[in-house]
Amino acid sequence: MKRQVTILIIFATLALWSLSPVVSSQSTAHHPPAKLNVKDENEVDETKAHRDERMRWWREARFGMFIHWGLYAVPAGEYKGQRSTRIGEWIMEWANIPRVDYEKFAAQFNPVKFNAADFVRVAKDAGMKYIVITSKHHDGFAIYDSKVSSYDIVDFTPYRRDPIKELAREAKKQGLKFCFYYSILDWHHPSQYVDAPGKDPTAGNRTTKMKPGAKAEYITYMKAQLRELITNYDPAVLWFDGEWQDWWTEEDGQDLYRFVRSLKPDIIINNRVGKGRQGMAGLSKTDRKYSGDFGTPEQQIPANGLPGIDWESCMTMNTTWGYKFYDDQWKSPQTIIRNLIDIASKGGNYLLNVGPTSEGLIPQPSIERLAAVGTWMRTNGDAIYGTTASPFTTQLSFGRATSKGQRVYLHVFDWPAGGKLQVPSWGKAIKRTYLMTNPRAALKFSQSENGLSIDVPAAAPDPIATVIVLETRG
Ligand code: FHN
Repeated sequence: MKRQVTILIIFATLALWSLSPVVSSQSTAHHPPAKLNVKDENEVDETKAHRDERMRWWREARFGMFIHWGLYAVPAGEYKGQRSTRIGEWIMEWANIPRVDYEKFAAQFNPVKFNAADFVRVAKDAGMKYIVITSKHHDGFAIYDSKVSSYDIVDFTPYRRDPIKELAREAKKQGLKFCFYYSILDWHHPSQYVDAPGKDPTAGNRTTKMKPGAKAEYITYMKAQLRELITNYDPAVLWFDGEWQDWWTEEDGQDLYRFVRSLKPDIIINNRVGKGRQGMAGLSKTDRKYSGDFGTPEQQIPANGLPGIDWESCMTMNTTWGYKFYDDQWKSPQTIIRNLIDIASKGGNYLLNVGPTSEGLIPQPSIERLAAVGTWMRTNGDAIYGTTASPFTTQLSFGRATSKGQRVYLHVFDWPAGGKLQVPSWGKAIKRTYLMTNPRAALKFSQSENGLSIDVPAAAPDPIATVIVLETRG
């Protein structure tokens, strides 16, 4: 009798295991969960309507904060007196720091001045709608409370607190989407080593080698971390990076994409999960369909709009992602605001970076620039949020354009000297035009098949970018 009961229990468990997608990724390989049928390379059953619904908030958001924060904020760009023009979060690579020595930075990582509410407020006041923070960068250190690895902020530093729990909670409280960056490249994981002239095998390096037979174990490790990140913090986006390793394949990317979506079906995943990205241009190659929901240009803005393609340009505010105390090559507020407008006018999102210090503070120059963006967005945000790319077929000489419903927003960078703004035709007639800052005061205009001529004030209301609204007819 006892034996029959045991056999029955085993069968029941097996049946349950094959049905539930969250048990382990392997199950999805053999028994795709009911919701996710094989449909295309991403092997996720999704209609266009479902995808549009999943991407809606992200497409409307247009502007987010990237946060590169980790142990590299301790040396802050200097190691044994050596400095570099290279990016700060790569110090383990350019200073050739072996793992055991790099780990020593953890003892000095104690961000007692960190305040989650301040971080989120700085982003929110700048007009940002989502936050993407580095849960684990190439150095392999987890800045969240990981149960999968002891190389994390709770077990390996004197801080012993989980700032990510606080940040996720605060983001929710202040109405911003909370998202994670996660590096596939891991300079700390024993499965990988460096084989390059003059480099310590355990230091950082652009490429690592995978020890024979260690890849499956590393993928299991990554999936365990991704499961705890998704289960414990409920991120809206997974922003992968470090995928350029030759031991990482597009098939691995598809499997990881499917695994992450099986844990949270409406999550959004960038194209650095697989091998689609074309270097820093960031958009996916077109020789086949690659895994990922959006392209990721880095430190650059595509020359033209990319109809039908979701993309997001990520950029530093100075020349480094991770904090470097001597990097003062800050972009001006004008450059940052005009980048945001340029990107939105081409149908993209702008992910603008901050690199907090090891004390847990966002550098003051970053705060000042974000405040300036916020001032502009409080007046002109409607000309950015929920807009689509410029309807004009050519680049406007005086600035950029975005559109939403019956409105076209002209973002004027170069104010016309003669008090008349000449706008080329785009096939639509307008019924009214006015300054974003003064909707009641209609501007005089004349229009013909050659375009529009608008009478504007002698001086630009906003020298960085003045928004003029065009209300189109039908
Ligand atoms: O190597 C990283 C770099 O440190 C930084 O995280 C950027 C941000 O997009 N991505 C990689 C370089 O492409």
